Amino acid sequence: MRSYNVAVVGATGAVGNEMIKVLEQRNFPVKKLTLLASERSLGIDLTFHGKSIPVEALTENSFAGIEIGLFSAGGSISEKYAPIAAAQGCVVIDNTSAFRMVPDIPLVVPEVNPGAIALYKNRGIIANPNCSTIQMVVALKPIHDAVGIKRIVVSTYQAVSGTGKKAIDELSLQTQALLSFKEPVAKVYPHQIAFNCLPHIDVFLENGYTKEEMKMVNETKKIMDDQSIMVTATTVRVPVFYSHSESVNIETKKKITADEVRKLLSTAPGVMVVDNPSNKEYPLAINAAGRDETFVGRIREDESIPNGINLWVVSDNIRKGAALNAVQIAEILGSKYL
Ligand code: 25A
Ligand code: L14
Repeated sequence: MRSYNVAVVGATGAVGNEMIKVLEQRNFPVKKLTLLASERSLGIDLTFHGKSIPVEALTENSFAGIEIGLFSAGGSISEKYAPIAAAQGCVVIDNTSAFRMVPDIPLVVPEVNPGAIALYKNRGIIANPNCSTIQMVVALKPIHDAVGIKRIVVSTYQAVSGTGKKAIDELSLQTQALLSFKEPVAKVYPHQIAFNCLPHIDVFLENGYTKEEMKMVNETKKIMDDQSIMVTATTVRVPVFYSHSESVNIETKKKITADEVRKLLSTAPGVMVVDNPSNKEYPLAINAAGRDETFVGRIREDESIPNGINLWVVSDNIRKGAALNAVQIAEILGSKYL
């Protein structure tokens, strides 16, 4: 692969920071790395392969000569700047929800639909899915290919890091406050998150679901390229720093046993089966943090229906859920298309 001029937009955020780390760890062929954020971040230097790089303020002129742009600065920033970057020949890999459901913009999880990357040519933009959706489809794609999935019922247990650095701080500060008999302060979330569970991620929609829940419904169908899969989701914020956990119940078209699922997933790309309950082994958020795999365990048959399977799916929301998935897309883009 030749090397590329790469920009990270939102470089000082939780996801942007991880993007820089993943580019370095995977030795992505970077010719020049440009770090962009808001003016609040001016004066900050970040390190890439031992070299210090100053953060620059994002403007319309930031993209001259840049070939790949990894965006994670929020939906409104992407809406404004991704088309500007694309018009200058920069292929944008966008982490926000801004373009995911635009029909001619590909929504990509490399283990599931790498071929869709070719559609970057339509608009110069590739969308990175929602973190909860990514880990779920990585685990379910092999099962869908083998026996067909009719319906998915998922409940999530989502880490605060998905909301960014200020939410990570809020969970630590509230925990410290409560353990020293002080009043916890809630600024990022509408209620106390320490020692609590909030059935509320992103905004509520008219149908009573949250936007996060509907992302799981709509993005799953688009990534799996199958509008017939029925999906219903309940997304919950829990006091965990890194890694989302998910209870996933599926109804399949053809019967598949728990053993067959275990066998199928043991060779699936990006998946690590951890399923040995007699030894107290099952996927845990604290073990998935900092790792690249999607961990699957508690695989068992749903005895309430003829063709049902239950799974527990855990992955680092900032890595596979965001930064790693984006860099994997960039790797395929570079080696196959640019
Ligand atoms: O709209 P969405 O799609 O729902 O996305 C909302 C947020 O979700 C995160 C990301 O937050 C995003 O802002 N996110 C996006 N995709 C994600 C994914 N797939 C995802 N999370 C999980 N999975 P974040 O905290 O990770 O990153 C924020 C970054 O965006 C930069 N930014 C913000 N406004 C910008 C901008 N860059 C350019 N132009 C703008 N107008 C932001 O940089 C950060 O890098 P920054 O300079 O604004 O902030 C640097 C430091 O300042 C702190 N900070 C942020 N906001 C404020 C602040 N401090 C004081 N006041 C503030 N209002 C930050 O914590 C950071 O340390
Ligand atoms: O990528 O956890 O759509 O608050 C935006 C909000 C990811 C998670 C997205 C959160 C998300 C997020």
